[in-house]
Amino acid sequence: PGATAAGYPRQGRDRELKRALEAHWAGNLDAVGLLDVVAQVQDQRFAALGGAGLAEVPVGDFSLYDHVLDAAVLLGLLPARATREGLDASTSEGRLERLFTAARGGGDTAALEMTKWFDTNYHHLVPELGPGSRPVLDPTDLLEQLAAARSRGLVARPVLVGPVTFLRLSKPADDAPEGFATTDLLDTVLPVYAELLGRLADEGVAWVQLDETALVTDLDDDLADLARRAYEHLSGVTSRPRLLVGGSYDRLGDAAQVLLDAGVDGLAVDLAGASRADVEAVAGLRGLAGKRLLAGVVDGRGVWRRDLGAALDDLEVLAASGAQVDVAPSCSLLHVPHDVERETDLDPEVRSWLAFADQKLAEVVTLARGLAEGRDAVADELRASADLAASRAASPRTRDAAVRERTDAVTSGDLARDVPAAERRALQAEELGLPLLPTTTIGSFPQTSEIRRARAAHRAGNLDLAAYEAAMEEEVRVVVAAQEKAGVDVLVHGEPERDDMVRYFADRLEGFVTPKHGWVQSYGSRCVRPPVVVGDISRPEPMTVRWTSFAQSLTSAPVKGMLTGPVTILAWSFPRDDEPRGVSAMQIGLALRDEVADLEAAGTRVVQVDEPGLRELLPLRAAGREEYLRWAVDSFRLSTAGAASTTQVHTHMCYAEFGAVMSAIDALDADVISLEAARSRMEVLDELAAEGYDKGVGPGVWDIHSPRVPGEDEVVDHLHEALRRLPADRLWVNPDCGLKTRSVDEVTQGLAVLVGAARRVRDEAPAAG
Ligand code: THG
Ligand code: ZN
Repeated sequence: PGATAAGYPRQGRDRELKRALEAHWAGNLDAVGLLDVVAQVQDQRFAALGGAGLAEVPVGDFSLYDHVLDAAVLLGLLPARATREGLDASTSEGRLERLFTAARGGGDTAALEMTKWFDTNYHHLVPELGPGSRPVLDPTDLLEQLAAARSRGLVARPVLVGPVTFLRLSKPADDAPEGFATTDLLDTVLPVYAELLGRLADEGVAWVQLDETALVTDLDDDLADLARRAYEHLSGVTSRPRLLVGGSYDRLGDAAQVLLDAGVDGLAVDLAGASRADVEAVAGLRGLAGKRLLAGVVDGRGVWRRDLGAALDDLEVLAASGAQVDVAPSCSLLHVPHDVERETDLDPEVRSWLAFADQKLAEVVTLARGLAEGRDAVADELRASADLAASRAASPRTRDAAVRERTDAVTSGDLARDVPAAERRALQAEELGLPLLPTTTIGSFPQTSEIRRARAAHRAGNLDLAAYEAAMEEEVRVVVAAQEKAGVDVLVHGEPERDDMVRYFADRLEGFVTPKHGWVQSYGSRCVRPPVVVGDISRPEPMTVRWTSFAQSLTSAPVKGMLTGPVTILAWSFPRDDEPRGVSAMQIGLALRDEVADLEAAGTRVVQVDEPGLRELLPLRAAGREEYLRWAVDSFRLSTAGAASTTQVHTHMCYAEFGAVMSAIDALDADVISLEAARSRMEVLDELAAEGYDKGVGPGVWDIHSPRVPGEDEVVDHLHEALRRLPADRLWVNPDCGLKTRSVDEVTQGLAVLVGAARRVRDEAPAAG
């Protein structure tokens, strides 16, 4: 048995790639300079992978932007618009320009759409296909990575997006005929995959891994049929490396047997958090004996050290099946930071419980050795691992009796407002005295360079807390004045004091730590530093009240208190692995409930609790969804239901396709929801109406993801469209997301347009309402 991995972080230990990409896009680094940094980052990665002692390292997992985009390049399936006039894709400059045009757009060329990669926080680009799509193999980049690995004496295994997953993640091009499905192209792309296998065999590659994560869902007949056809075809290729097929982020389930029956040479399975029954189900697959099994027994997307003894128990069960077992993280390590040893600001005890990418590589190497040579060969490592697990389980950091007592005492009464939504609407109308079609914004205002400079100076110790807070108060003054001048009805303070909102709350809650160097790629060059839930969560003191009440002191208009909801805080953090997420969600719910009470006591009459993460955590398989939606809704209600009937509770989501979470959105029982609709028209209002939704709605009428400010007529049209679906006393007027990334000028203009349009439609309201 050996150790390997399916992928490693891509941005470099100090985000060197991110910086080089952004410099290149800004015109400050030419293609040669960029490729120089790429070579350095590759060096760094191979040094880490090889140095850890892996028997085989991945190639093809590294990417300048996104690995699904890379698969489209490999298959020659970029949309024609990415290839601008005069662009020469036979030079490295031309290839880079083509790649970045597809990824980011440019001139009149629209970028490919981006969407979430399964249930992770990574986002991939969506290839566009039509019946006329003609794939042509272009293995240039893959062969370069392969050569780079081999020049370092490493055995390399290409890890690529498999054909079924590639087609399932693609979408029909705009000009594709009605009824076209991207999976119609399976027979068209299979020969190209076959050709690729031939090329890799010529290169002397022994194993190729095709990732078919699309199979990690409830397997219907169509999907099973696609998998069978694909892998019968590819196993039948005469000149090819051996074929390892895998799926990550959950159990492969029935798909595993389909793949084995189709004749693949090995399986890569995600066994993170697997029960003994899950492990036995894999060991019991028909025809597994003699095949290679990449056992993903180390969680590749969590940050906790593995209990190595327990992992060895699982590995021994798997080995008893007669499979050739290798050990790996459960998925690419792209979802975790590089190295926890850098986190010298963390409490050493907490640090000792954590494993980032480099620590996970060490774990799989130890496990492979333990499996090959017996437990005695790794006795020291097993003892250290058991000691850590025991110290963590017994630590007061993980359990807080007072928090447990409070969550245990929560009753269904705590989850319900005092009176129903329709009655609250009347009470709040009286309390707030708002006009019809009230205007508001989602919360954040532009993060100007002055704000960023002040924060950086404060962090570096060059600006004391009082001076920093004074600078932020000055920003709040400017933001309040701008909203008053524009005539906005419900104001916000603009959130200058928050950079990443989830980190802001995690920094102020007991039970979280926030690693300083813990960068993880979100999309392209963009990264986040997710907080880590270490133990039971509580709120030592108010987190936001000082900013909201300062803003309120400047104006007689209502100022919204701005909070991030429990599901989103968890969705954008690394969860603990010793309790279900629902437990942490309810604990955050209680902390936010106290914050809402403190805001009310300070005179706040409108509170917004954002849940853009609600849909993200929805389980990939239907079986887990009901339970998830129960705690998601309960924790939101725990946060908000303590509010007085006269306090108006808002929520916000950054998307319009609610699908499976639609009924949960109604069940949140927020008084007002703002959501994206400017780009997706107003169909979302029909969906809400179909659900029987009877509360306030602010369908975004200004698409803030684009630098273009809409004209007043356009916004009036949107509002008319909304009023055909919604009575006037339930319609709000707002942008579709926060204004953080817009310029001050765009915001000034946009607010004037919103208020102008709302006033015009208000004057016609008797007819409309
Ligand atoms: N916070 C956290 N996780 C998230 C989001 C968030 N996950 C989902 C979603 N939002 C991802 N969207 C983005 C948007 C912008 C950026 C990253 C993810 C971004 N990052 C800066 C960069 O890479 O330069 C760094 C930001 C920072 O300093 O923290 O622009 O909002 N936790
Ligand atoms: Zn949003």
